[in-house]
Amino acid sequence: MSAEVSELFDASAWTEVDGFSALTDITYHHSVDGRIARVAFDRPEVRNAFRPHTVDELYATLEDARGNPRVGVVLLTGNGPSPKDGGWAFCSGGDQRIRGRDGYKYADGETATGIDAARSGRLHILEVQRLIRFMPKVVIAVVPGWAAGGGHSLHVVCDLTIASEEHGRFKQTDADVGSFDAGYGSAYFARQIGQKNAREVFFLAREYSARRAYEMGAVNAVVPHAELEATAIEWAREILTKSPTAIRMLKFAFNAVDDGLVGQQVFAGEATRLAYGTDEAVEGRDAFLEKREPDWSPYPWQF
Ligand code: S0N
Repeated sequence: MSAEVSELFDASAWTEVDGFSALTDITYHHSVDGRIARVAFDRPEVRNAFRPHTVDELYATLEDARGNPRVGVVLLTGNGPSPKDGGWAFCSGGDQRIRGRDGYKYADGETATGIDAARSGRLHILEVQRLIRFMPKVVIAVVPGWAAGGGHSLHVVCDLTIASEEHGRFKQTDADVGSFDAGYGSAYFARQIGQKNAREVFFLAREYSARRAYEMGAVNAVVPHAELEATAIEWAREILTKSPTAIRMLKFAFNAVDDGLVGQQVFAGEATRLAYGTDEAVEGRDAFLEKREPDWSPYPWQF
């Protein structure tokens, strides 16, 4: 175990990723064989709340994982425990200390100084949500403690969630702090656990144990805290035994029903990519390039 990253981090399982040594708010590792990425919030003293810079790093690391053809599964988690009080968190959402009237300020520290006006007010955590949603890889939320506010929304948008039995806690505080995730965080959440449950979680903003979240259908597995990351790696390894194309098409099929024309576009893009690999599509391209009529005769109107 390497307490330098997190008490649950097994240093023998992970290597640092080239080009990411300057990260301050996120840690980013690949499994030794390069097939699993571990992206972790690294602000345990504020329950892993994100400031705009955190979101920039989160986006950059997730995008790197998305674009790496060896990586098939991404674990999104939070480092801990807090050096202040030993508390654990996945993520507690937007850093409330730097929230301005027009959104989250770009600050050079933890105060609203040094604001870059061109970038102020951007809720670009929603871009991270879309990156997780549309990445053709499985993203697992590994929840060692609090998932609250915008952190709760991130676990919702991940494909799977595994939570710590002892410390995993879920709370949708948006309405407590005058915030609201009116997209995936709420409407898609209701698709997961039902309208009545989702409305209760948002309207009452109560705290839910990992076990209760599991009963509601918001969590896939609840495991002993010490086994959390090992279990996540085990799940990732099992997924990695499957066909990458099948997993990609399944993820986009699950998404499509809730994503409207964008969902159709993403699924259709993958279908087109598959079609381009057939002799039939190659014949269409070659006929154009060779300035002749295509010969479709080898390709039946299948039934
Ligand atoms: C997480 C909670 C429940 C944990 O309670 P606990 O264990 O009692 O710890 P505390 O003593 O409260 O906290 C320990 C220290 O950490 C600081 N801290 C905790 N959370 C934050 C935070 N979000 N921002 C800044 N600091 C935080 C505490 O202040 C304390 O520090 P010290 O020791 O110095 O006193 C509890 O902490 C809690 O309720 N936290 C706040 C959760 C919250 O309301 N988050 C914001 C919710 N809203 C968003 O995230 C909106 C932003 C956003 O992502 C979004 C924007 C647009 C559209 C959609 C979204 C979306 O939601 O995704």
